[in-house]
Amino acid sequence: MIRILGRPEKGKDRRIRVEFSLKGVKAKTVYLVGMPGSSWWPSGSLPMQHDGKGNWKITLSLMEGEYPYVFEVNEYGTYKRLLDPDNPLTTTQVPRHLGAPSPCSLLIVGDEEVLEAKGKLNDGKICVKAIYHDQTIAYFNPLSRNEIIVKIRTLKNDVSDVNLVYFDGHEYSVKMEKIFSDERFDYYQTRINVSTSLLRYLFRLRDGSKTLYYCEKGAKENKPNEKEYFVYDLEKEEIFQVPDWAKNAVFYQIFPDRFCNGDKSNDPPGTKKWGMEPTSSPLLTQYEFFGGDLKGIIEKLLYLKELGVTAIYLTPIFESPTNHKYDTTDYYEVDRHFGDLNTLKELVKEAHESGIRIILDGVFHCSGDEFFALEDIRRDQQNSKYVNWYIINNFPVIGKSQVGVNPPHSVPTPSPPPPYESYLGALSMSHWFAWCLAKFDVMNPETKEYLMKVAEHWIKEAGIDGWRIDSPHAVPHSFWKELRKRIKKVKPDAYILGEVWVNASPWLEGDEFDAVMNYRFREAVIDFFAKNSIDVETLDARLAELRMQYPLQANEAMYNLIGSHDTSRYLALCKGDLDKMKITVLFQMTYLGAPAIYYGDEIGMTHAHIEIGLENLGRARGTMIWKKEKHNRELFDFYKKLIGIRQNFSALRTGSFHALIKDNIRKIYAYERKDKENTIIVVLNNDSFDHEVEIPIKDGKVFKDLLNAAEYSVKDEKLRIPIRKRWGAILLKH
Ligand SMILES: [Ca+2]
Ligand SMILES: [Ca+2]
Repeated sequence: MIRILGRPEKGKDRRIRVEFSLKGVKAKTVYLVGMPGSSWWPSGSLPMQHDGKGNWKITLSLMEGEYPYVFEVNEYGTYKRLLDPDNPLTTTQVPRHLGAPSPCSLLIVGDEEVLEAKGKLNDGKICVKAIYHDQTIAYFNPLSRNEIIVKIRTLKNDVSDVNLVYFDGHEYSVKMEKIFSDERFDYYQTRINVSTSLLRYLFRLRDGSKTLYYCEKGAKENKPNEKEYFVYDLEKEEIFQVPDWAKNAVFYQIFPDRFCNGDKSNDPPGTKKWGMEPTSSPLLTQYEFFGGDLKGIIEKLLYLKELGVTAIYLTPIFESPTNHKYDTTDYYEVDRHFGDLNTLKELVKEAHESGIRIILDGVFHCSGDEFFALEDIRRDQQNSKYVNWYIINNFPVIGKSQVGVNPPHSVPTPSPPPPYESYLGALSMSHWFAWCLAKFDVMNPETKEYLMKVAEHWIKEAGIDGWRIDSPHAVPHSFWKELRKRIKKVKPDAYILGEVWVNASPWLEGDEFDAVMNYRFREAVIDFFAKNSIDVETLDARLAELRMQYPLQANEAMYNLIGSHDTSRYLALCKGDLDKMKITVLFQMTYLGAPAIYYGDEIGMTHAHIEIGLENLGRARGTMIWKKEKHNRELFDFYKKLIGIRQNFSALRTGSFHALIKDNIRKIYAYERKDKENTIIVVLNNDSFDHEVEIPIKDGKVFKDLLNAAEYSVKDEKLRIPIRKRWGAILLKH
């Protein structure tokens, strides 16, 4: 059942409260799936609370909109996805995310008047119910004690202008800029500097002859008195701070078994010959080894330094039976095939000496089935002192070999489900690997403390610079909030990067992650550059939506990837077309957010199968090519050059972003990156024809293309530049 509890009239967060409930269901766990702050698969971030009598409940804060959802019910080992029995509304229009069932229950939040209203400009009417502002980070984001980004939402095409009016000694009024529109609303933003700590402000909205003042008490026809303004105490409230180094970083992702074998003596038995293609067999994919290790990474730090990399993200390195090591056996031991504590310390030390930071992969939502706590439960069953570390569906807790799962030698298909909740969730419980990913009950105090200590330990012990958090959707948000505090206490500039594939704003409110792996950026980039399936305006809108949804601090430190160990390689998606790859890199290296390179992409590594699924991920995890004659040097030099340009100009890293040209016909996209030091205009021609591009210039006489040092003069307030197909220019204002 859903109950709309309404919008609070006071407080920081004024989103609409909605209570979800499910009655008379005897189950071990029930998760709400599909809503913001969760994912379709795997579930766990929105656990429903129960009263012990089969009644389950959770309350969320939501904006107006349509939300498909289901209840994921674990009836002690039998998993069901239930539509809401009390909600007659369903939809088959389900997002294409992995695991989304169809149909789903549908929740519509918001006043009909708002949901159906159509705005009209200059008609002297303003839809008051559509106006929204609160003091959560989405609408009021202090960057420091005296610099703030303020946003407000109105009905789409309804208001001719919006001003922010605020007191700072005396009253100021600044025009707000429309930064994004979705199908219903327009979003306005401004950035102000203030010297006061207690900020009073309101919004003045105009349309035709109509003027409205929007303040703490709602919308007023006449200018309210000061007491009715919004008030914000900049001294008192927390400020979302993200490490500067991450904003200025170029990341490089390494899958250690496949990067470089620096120590043959630690190779696992049966290590395959470097250069052989990884198998795509679902049985063997995770149990074949190529011998890569930490020593190998140390040996190649010079290579990474030459490329211009300033941070490395390593997929898991702790003791585990698989090559990917997401099924941890021991969180306190570096896997013996990768090295030991000393090798890790040496890697971090040498990397730091080369100006390179190291972040590790934190798999805090589940352990492998050889983890000590699960072994203890298998031995002592209900009497084990670790019995609350997992979500046990039924006793006795047996091991996978007892049901014939003996990888890499034998696995029954389908396999019986494990006696505990697994990371793979309801959808894949018949997959034998469900046994190997035992979901922690992270809210059990001892389990939680254990995992928090792991996160602290490697920062203290080996000096790592942060954590990439695996599958945050499997764990309640409160866990991440506490983890952030613990990590930042040990190392204030540690970077916390979440693996979130969907809209990540619930994790980026300033109290969980610094940034996320920007898969939505990757999807937009693939559609535009690799597949040519969207036009320039759509690309720009998708990027603007991301910038609007996330706080600036996170946007600046966003991990902007075009490929990872969980995806197809980008060059494969381009079907080997190097020009497509290069224009993408040109964009990635000049856009807002930290560019991330998946190992080998820079030398043209690819694979034959274009679309990679869960069962053949091995193909995108090929061994790194080290024979220079097999490198695509043109691509490597291009990467190196672009990284160099990015590192030379802070405007390309942390400068503002402003789109200048969105030409759908000629496929030209131009944007300005600007800070106190420099103004840079980037022009991209994504067409298969050469074009002469005309850029309107208000300020500036001469521009130099940083790609080839060509200079262009402004004539009649215009810059005319020939740009060949699938190429671009990075124009620095002199
Ligand atoms: Ca209007
Ligand atoms: Ca080795």
